[in-house]
Amino acid sequence: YNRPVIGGKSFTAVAINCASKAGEWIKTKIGNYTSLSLKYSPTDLVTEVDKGSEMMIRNLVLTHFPHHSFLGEEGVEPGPEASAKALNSFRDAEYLWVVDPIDGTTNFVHGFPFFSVSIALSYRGEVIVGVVYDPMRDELFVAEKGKGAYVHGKPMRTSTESTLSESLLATGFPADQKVALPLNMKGLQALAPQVRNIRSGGSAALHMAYVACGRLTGFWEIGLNSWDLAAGSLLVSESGGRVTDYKGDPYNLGVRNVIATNGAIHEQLVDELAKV
Ligand code: 2AM
Ligand code: CA
Ligand code: CA
Ligand code: CA
Repeated sequence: YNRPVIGGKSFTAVAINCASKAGEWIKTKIGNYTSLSLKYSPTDLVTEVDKGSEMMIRNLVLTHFPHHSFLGEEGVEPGPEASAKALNSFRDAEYLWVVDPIDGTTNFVHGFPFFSVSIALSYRGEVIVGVVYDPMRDELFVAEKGKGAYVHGKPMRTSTESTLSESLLATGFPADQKVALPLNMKGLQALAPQVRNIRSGGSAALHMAYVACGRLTGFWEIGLNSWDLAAGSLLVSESGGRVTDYKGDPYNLGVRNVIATNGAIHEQLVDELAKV
C-alpha cells in the first residue's frame, strides 16, 4: 500500500481537514442546536448539527474525490437492517468513505464533553485511513494502513497491561433493550469484579482511539455500525492492538459486536465475554 495522492491532496490530508473543520463547527453548536429529533427509538437522537457535519464532510470529500463512494450515518435510514443493507450496497465499491459526523450525539445534546468525528476510507473493504477527532480536547487521532498511528503527530502505542486485574476497560450500553443490553449487562457483571475498573464514555470511536493511545486497555460493545468502528479499528491495529468481533475473528466493516484491546489481554477478554 502506497500513500495515495490525487491532485496533490492525500486521502489522509482530506480526512484530517474534514474532521477538524466539522469538529470546530460542532464545538460552536454545543447548547446551541435548534432541532432535536428521535430516529428509531427514544434513545436514538439526531440534531441538525449531525446532519450539517455530515454534509460538510461529504461535500469536501466528493469535491476532492468525485468518483469515491460515501457512507455516512445520517444518509442511512435508522435501524440495524437499513445499516447492514447500506453497507452491503457498497460491497463492490473501490474507495468508500465511512463517516460518523458526530459519534456521541447523546453527549453532544447534554453538553457532556465526550464525542468525536469519525472518518475512515476503505479500499475494497479494507480500511486504509482512519481519523478520529475530539474537538473538546482538540485531539486528532490519525492512522494510515501500514504506516502507524499518531495523536497530533506523536506515534501511538497501546498499553502494556497483560492481566485483566490491571486493565481499565470501556463499554457502551446497546440501544437494543431486548437482546443486546441484557447480554452486555451480563458481560459487565462478569468482568467488573475482575478488572481495575470499567468506563462508559458514550463515543465508541473515541473509546477505540483511547485504546490506541493506551488510556484504555480494552473496549467492547454490542450492536455498533460500520461508521462507529471503521476509523477506530485502524487506530488500534496500527498502534499495536487487536480488533476482532465477539468470536475473536478479525475486524471487517460488517462487524457490529466488537472487542478491541492492547493485544495482551485480547484472548482473556474474548474468553470472558464468550462465557456470558
Ligand atoms: P452515535 O452517537 O453516533 O449514535 C455509544 O454506546 C455508541 O452507540 C455511540 O457510538 C453511539 O453513536 C452509538 N449509538 C447510539 N444510539 C444508537 C442506536 N440507537 N443504535 C446503534 N448505535 C447507537
Ligand atoms: Ca446516531
Ligand atoms: Ca456513532
Ligand atoms: Ca453519529
